[in-house]
Amino acid sequence: KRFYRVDSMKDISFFDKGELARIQNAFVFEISWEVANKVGGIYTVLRSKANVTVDELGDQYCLLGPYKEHIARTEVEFVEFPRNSPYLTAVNKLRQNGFQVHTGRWLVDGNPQVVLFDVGSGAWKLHDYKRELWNSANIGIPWEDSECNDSMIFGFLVADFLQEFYKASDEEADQAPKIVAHFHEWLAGVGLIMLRVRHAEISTIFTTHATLLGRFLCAGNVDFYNNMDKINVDEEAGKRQIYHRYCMERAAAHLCHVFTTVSDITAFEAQHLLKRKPDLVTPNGLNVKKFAALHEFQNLHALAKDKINDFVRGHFYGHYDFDLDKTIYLFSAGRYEFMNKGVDMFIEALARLNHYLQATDSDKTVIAFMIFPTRTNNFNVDSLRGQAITKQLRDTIHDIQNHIGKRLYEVCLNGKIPRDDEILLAEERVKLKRCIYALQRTNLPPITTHNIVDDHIDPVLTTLRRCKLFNHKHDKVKAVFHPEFLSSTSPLLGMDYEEFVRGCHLGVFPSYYEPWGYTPAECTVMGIPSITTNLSGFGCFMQEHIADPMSYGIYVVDRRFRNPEESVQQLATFMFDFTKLNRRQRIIQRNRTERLSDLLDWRNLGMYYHQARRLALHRVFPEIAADESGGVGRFKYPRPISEPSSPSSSRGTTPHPSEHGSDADDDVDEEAEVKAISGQA
Ligand code: G6P
Ligand code: 1S3
Repeated sequence: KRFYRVDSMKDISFFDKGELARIQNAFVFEISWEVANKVGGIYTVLRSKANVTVDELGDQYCLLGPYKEHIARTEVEFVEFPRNSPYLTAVNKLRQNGFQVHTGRWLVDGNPQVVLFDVGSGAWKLHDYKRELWNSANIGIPWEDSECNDSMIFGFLVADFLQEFYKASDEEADQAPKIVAHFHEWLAGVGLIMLRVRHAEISTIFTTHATLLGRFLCAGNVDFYNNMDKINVDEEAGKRQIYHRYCMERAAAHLCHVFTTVSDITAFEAQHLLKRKPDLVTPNGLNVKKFAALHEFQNLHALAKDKINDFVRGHFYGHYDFDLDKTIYLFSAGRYEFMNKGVDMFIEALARLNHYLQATDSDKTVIAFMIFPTRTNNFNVDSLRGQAITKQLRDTIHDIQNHIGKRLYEVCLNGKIPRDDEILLAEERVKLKRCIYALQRTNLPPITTHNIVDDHIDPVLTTLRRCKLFNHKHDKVKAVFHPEFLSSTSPLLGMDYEEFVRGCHLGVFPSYYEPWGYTPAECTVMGIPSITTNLSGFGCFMQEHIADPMSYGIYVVDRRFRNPEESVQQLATFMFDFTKLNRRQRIIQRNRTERLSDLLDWRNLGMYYHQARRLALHRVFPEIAADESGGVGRFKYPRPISEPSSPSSSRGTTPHPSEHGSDADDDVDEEAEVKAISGQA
């Protein structure tokens, strides 16, 4: 019954699922607005981490979230907790008090237990809750902020549930329960505040995945990182009418036993804006699934790229005068925060890239996809028309091909060689001509696939227009803005996000405000190189653990110590250099990128969460030692063997471009690897 010391995730695997926690009567709850409710990045954190957490804690682990009927129906399998379990006792207590609580298992890897609270069913207590929050913490919530009202009801229901759970598990076991309640982001913060002001004997952790003020200030015209220490937080929050939200966030950050955030850069931000230095940094991982054979992910790239090729043929019909074998697919995607996600810089750099490619008479074409959801009135007619026309041509050719085959067979059976007019009949020629004429167009291929509601002020569209990226024939850089999340059922680009990423060549994420940045991390585990910045948690993490990130296909734009013009130039140069790689070099680079996936695997990074829990327990129960193993330590990814030891320029570390595919810098292993993977080396 003592607390075993666990120094790595491997040590944990010596025990059966949850065995260790059962012996200790320990329970872990994670609380977030995004449990089984896809809003943004926190959903990915919880979902991808579930597997390793359940491996460690089994049914001693449970997630608490809001009940959103339309989403929960597909995300959760509803079941009741077993009789006599403290979970059921606590749930029943809340139900008896008039609240609706749903329980079950989240349908994701690991199948964790979930308790979902119907916030609407607590609306009748809103005024009591407001009074209690004001009396105990002096935080007043304005009545018109419905999001805050909801988060407050959720917080009170969570706090009541955890207190009931504590009572139930205390009665049933022969030792006091050790409960850790881990809250994510300010929307879940009220639960933590209430547990602390009510003096519950529960260890609390608060993780912030961004700060409210940071996000707001960066979206405006503020030199954020150079003025962080000078910001008057109360005044700025007041000016933006988020003072009450800021108070909720700051109170949670100060009241928790352990405060964590997702990266060093956000830790720095939190220290200045929330006025507490995080105790720990808990970087975000992914649920990495390795293929048995290395070349598998390369094959997937080729298959997915074929689908993107099909879309491109349709979208650029009538202007399709470029070689798809020499076309590079770049993309950027995420929450539509134009400046925070660096879309402004991406488009600006694309304009420069267009110029570089034209000036050097490059044979490469670049197609830049931008996937940022915004309000639309469905697909635009021209985009749909393009796909329909190319489909018609494909189907017609397919029919004619069948007929030609049969005719050839018949003629040859008669011992003759068919005449030209027996191969392609006159009426088939006509059919083909009709299809070809349909491919003519008088307008340019559209820069967006949808009718955007605020077309005239939409930041992506207005910037593309300002930079004159109109998809002219002479443009070597073409742009496609897809203002909706991707879906495999779309009639335009029928692929889901993961498949699309696999089919692209390079992800470009030049964010200004990015506490972590899942988008480049997802590229990495799929073996797709990406561009990130030293203002993103992910970019800094990679720079810390890898001797030369660029040689592994992680390009880090300096947005911290350079002015915007210099950063744009650097980004444009990265993209231009990338276009100079030949296929063989791209294959080598993808292999190197994929090797980094261990670094981002929750099986390693989950250790930081484990450490945070131990520290939180230690702060409530000093007899439990904190885990001081230092987390996963520093991964040391050296420069690949094939790299020159001291690059003469910043570009020296990408595989050297070569027209003929021979690359003196690549070592023998990589040479063999490429040959095995692709016959086209
Ligand atoms: C993968 C496939 C190869 C294909 C290559 C295309 O490596 O295994 O068969 O030729 O992708 O790479 P690219 O960078 O030109 O899309
Ligand atoms: C936040 O979501 P976002 O895209 O608004 O949390 C994510 C998960 O920690 C993080 O990856 C991202 O950088 C943050 O910005």
